[in-house]
Amino acid sequence: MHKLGQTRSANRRDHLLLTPDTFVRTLLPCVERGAVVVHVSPASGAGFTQYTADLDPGGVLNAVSAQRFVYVLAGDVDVVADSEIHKLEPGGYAYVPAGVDGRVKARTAARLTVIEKHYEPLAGVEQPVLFIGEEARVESSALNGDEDLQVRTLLPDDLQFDFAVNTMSYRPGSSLSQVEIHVMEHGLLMLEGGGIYRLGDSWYPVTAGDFIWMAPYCPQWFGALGKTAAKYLIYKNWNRHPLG
Ligand code: UGY
Ligand code: MN
Repeated sequence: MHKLGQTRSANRRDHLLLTPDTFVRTLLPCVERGAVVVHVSPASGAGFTQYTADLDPGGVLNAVSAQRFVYVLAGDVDVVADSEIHKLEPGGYAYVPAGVDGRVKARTAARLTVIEKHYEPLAGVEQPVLFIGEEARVESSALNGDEDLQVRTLLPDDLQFDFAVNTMSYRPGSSLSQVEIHVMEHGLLMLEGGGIYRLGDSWYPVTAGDFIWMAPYCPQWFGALGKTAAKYLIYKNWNRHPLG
């Protein structure tokens, strides 16, 4: 039954909440044998793109001119770059620098979250090189000493990188200790569980599968609800002066 035009999705000046009922699949020239849902892009006011790519077995995500971060949500893929093959399973991820011909080939049907950003060079600092990781092997740390809120920093903490991607895991009932308002923007994919997200002056129920974009200075706060942990993957621009 249709929902008479109702949805939890919202499009506001400083944030987007996009729930799966409003996702529309499209094709991109860099995708062979697959389809994507583009969640954010410069067209929505973001300084990056983030999309979900569904690849058929044998499907390929070809390189683009921008640097790219790929995190495997489901299925098995090969990252082929610098004439080496890196096998990734769910929770595996790859950072492919701008200008590197890094392709992602699906060995099975696969779902990826893909983040792309034009690299902002920094004088005297070299561009990062290809980086492959596995979330489960990254040590977590308590955010501001709160053991119930664990952060995993997926990319090296290094000035070379102009963005960061972290996972944040909340025990049921835990929350951010403050309303954050900051210059960085965020792309956020809910991976597990759910709760209440404050975005701007609105409070939204959110659950696994939802996508959120927060513009710079968007007031933000999250509290985990329910009996299972809540977890999200979060992007932010990082390590660069606001004047460029
Ligand atoms: O890294 C962050 O700014 C993070 N704490 N923000 C958030 O979870 N909304
Ligand atoms: Mn934040």
